[in-house]
Amino acid sequence: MTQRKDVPDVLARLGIDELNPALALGDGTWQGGVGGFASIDPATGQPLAMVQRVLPDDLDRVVANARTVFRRWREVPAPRRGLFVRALADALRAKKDDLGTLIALETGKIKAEANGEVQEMIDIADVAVGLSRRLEGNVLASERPRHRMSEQWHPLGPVAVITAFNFPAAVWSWNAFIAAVCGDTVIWKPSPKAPLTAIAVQRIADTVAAQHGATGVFSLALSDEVWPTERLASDPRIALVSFTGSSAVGRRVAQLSAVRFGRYLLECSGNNAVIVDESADLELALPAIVFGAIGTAGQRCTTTRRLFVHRTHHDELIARLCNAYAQVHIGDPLDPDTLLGPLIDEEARRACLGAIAEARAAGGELLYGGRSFPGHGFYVEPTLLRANNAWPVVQRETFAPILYVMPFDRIEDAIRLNNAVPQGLSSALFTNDLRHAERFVAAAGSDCGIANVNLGTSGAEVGGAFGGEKETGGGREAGSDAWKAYMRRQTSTVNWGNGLPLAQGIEFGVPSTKSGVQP
Ligand code: UN1
Repeated sequence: MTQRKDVPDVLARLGIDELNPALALGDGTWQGGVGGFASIDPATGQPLAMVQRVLPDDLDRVVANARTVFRRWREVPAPRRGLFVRALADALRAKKDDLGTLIALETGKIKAEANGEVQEMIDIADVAVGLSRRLEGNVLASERPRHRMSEQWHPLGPVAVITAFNFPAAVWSWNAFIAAVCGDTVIWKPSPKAPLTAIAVQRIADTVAAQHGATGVFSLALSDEVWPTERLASDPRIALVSFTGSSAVGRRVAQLSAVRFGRYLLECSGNNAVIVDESADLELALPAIVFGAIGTAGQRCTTTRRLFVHRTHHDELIARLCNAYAQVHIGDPLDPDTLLGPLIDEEARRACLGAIAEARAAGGELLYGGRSFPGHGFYVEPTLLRANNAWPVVQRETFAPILYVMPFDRIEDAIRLNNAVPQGLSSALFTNDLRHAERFVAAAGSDCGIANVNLGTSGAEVGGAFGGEKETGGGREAGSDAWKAYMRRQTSTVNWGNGLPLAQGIEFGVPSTKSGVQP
């Protein structure tokens, strides 16, 4: 099914060896660790390369180094910090094809989406460069005469960025590029399922950093063990932990950080729904649902997992979805005809089949798919199931191309069901009814961080703030004012008068001490 003859060339061009070191300090120093774990090509089940595991003392050294570099980096003017990110974006433009290929190889996402991921890095770099010239604060009206009250934003400190396999490069860049222009340093702990992408990105960053006075701003620690995440979350030297992954691990990161009054930014599980109402344009809804449900093999946080269809469209939409699914080419992520690549690993394949079995046991009717493919690679069929929103399997996020379909009669019921899950990342309504559209995005409408009208749940642009509510974790990354999470706010009042008026009109008769008090 797969042709992998060009793989060694791509790996070599991106600086990947057969056995790769466990950490990078960001100054060009790479260091070995202990043992090794394999990065597996999900399309073949074969290892691409091995990576060593970071040792506790070495992780400690990475953190100490990030702290030292931070003291220098925070004093570099923000627009200059932006120049580093701008140069990094240029390097990524030059390496886009190779990096896209590596992402496709390592995660199994199709090449078009993998290239899109590199583009997303370039896009957030552009956002960060612009931001570097306008990290703005407010000037506020003071109630006291001859006082000026303002707030400014200062660099925060070392940021630990813990990323998932499904966006092995872009999610790091959302955090790292914004953090870097904000004056922070970044320690990256990538998913053990996509370490090679991280190594390739770090190597690119190392070269650019050396040319832009940014050595050590970005560092990397690799492991397939749990302790580095826990260690980073617990370390008082880490100013912010930005975590992307399951709600279960996110909860742990939040607890460990909160105990030490550390900050955390969570982007956890989603359980995103599309609602198609009676007025919807099915020509828009159909491709959006297919991309949302099977893009990245259903392994995006923003994947469309639930579909609420108005009864008038129900049968037609299901028939057309089945028809579309039947034409989806499943196979090698590097084949331009492929729309659905493999799941990340055997565990994911089992979880997919387990969820399908659970839904069927609960009474779910299988409308399409449901099988996996024997042989190498972790391929599954795109799957459509008639389900009930209250079923436990529908309430949780299964990272797989499974779409649960449910009919509805009234828009208010559909919005209520959209919200009736523990997660709150993304949501979408297809409608031509202005009232429905406004109801969906109003305060009592969708409770998600993202609420779209006439476009799907996934594929957000970087210009907006990205994240969601409830068990999604409440964090916001990427654009808008998400940068504020990477800085500390300082309210500063300057009295330029000759008196000392107190706020709230308080008179406090401090005795005069001009003549001094005799002991
Ligand atoms: C993720 O799945 O963790 O909105 C991120 C999207 C992408 C990012 C997904 N821009 O689907």
